[in-house]
Amino acid sequence: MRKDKILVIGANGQIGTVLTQALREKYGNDNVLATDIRTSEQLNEPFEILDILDGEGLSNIVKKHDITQIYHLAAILSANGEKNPRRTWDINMSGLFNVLEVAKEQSLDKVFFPSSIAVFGTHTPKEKTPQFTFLDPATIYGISKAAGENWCQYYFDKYQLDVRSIRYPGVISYQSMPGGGTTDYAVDIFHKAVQGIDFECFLSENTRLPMIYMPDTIRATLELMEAPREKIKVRSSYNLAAITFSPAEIAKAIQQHFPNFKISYNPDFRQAIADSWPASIDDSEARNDWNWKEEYNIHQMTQDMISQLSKKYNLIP
Ligand code: NAD
Ligand code: AKB
Repeated sequence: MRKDKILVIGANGQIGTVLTQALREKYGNDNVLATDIRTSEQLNEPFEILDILDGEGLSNIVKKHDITQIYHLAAILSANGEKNPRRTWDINMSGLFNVLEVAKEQSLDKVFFPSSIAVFGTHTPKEKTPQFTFLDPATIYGISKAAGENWCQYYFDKYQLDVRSIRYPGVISYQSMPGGGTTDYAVDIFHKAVQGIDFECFLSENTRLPMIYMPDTIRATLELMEAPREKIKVRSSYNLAAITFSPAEIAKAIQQHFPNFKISYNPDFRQAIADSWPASIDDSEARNDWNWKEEYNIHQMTQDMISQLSKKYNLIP
């Protein structure tokens, strides 16, 4: 067996920052190469600049570092994606294609591709959205993720490439800030609350969306990637569920710690995106195939977010 050498693409983002650290703890610092289109103060060496649209640059990096696995995180998310659909399509699609091609050409062991609840649309069942259902995404981001899932399935069927994927819900973290999505409010609200600032939400009060806390996100990703190959039955992308809440519900959970915290609502263009997404997810396949189970409920997550951010801002919770 060859030694695991991991390449993280888009390592500088909300998930990449934390996932790279977790991978380094697991596989050894020097065996995890972080790359991104922009430099980072948060990530240590080894780090290289890589634009995922540069297929040749990617191929050279894979060769030079004897890479055996790629975690391909680089993408433009739902809200930012709507500002320049053509560029979003290029980065999200050509980027994935470059990764799949290099993985096939250089016989890599495994690839991770994060998909999203954004693959679902207005005709998908809103509650307990099943694994296999109608996909009619309303954003260019969702369209690119749905197409990406099909490409992953194709490379597995056609070339036996061991590509694995999760449809992440909205990710909530204290370590890093989100990069332009529709679920970003659920991180921002905590930063405002611990600093004693009122919060204006860009979604309406009863918009329930599937969410997940960062430690569960990282654990799910590592558990999926480490599961025996034969256990992975879904080769497009796995549904994954953890928590579901609305802005009003998360504000209420925060008010248990900060009774004076105030939220107001001023929905913008992101409301229509949120309205096209599920409220809750049926992730039976992930639970059955590789034993997925979340650890954090809304109250445990709220408690931890407040305590971690209070330390960050040097405040007593
Ligand atoms: P993010 O926006 O925080 O980070 C993306 C990173 O990709 C950034 O550091 C950015 O600089 C980099 N990038 C952009 N264009 C690039 C290019 N051309 N070449 C190389 N790097 C480039 O995103 P994230 O929240 O960390 O998400 C990571 C992945 O997980 C994405 O594919 C996203 O679609 C998926 N996902 C995230 C969430 C979430 O809530 N965070 C939910 C569902 C799916
Ligand atoms: C977004 O809001 O775009 C992301 C996602 C759920 O994919 N957080």
